Amino acid sequence: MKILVINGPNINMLGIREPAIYGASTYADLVAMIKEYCASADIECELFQSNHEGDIVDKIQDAYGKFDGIVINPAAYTHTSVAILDALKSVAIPTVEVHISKVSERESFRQISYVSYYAVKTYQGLGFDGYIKAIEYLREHLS
Ligand code: CA2
Repeated sequence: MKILVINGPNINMLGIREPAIYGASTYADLVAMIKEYCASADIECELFQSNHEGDIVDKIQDAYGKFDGIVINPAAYTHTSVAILDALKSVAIPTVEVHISKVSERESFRQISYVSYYAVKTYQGLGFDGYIKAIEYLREHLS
C-alpha cells in the first residue's frame, strides 16, 4: 500500500506558537512519527506540506495512478477550498481527513469543511495520533 500524506498551510509552524491548541511537537516530529509508523507497518508513504493552495492541487493531481490512499490535513484551506475538494474528486483516490485540534468546538468559520464532502472518514481532536488512525483506517478500507 502506498499513501500520500498532505499537510496544508502553517502546519510547518507547529510547536512554535499556540501549543495549547496544537501541542508542543513540531512538523519534523510529525514527519518522523508517520515515517516510523509506516516503516513498522510495511506501508510506503510520502509526505508533502505546502502553504500554497495551487501546489496542493498539483500534488493531488500528480498522485493519480501512483497512490492507493491520501491522508490530508488541508489546515485553513479545509474551510475555503473548493479547488482542493475538486482535485480529490478528480483523482478519486480514497482520502481520510485529519485535524489535530477539535475543530467542531472552535470558531464558527472552522465549522465548514469542503474536503469532508469527499473524505471517507474524518479524525479531529486526536493530535498527531489522528494521522496514524487515518493510515490504519485506509489500510482496513483498502484491504
Ligand atoms: O486542527 C487542525 O489540524 C487544523 O487543520 C489546523 C489549521 C487550522 O487552520 C484548521 O482550522 C484546523 C492551522 C494549522 C497550524 O496553524 C498554526 C497556527 C499557529 C501556530 C502554529 C501553527
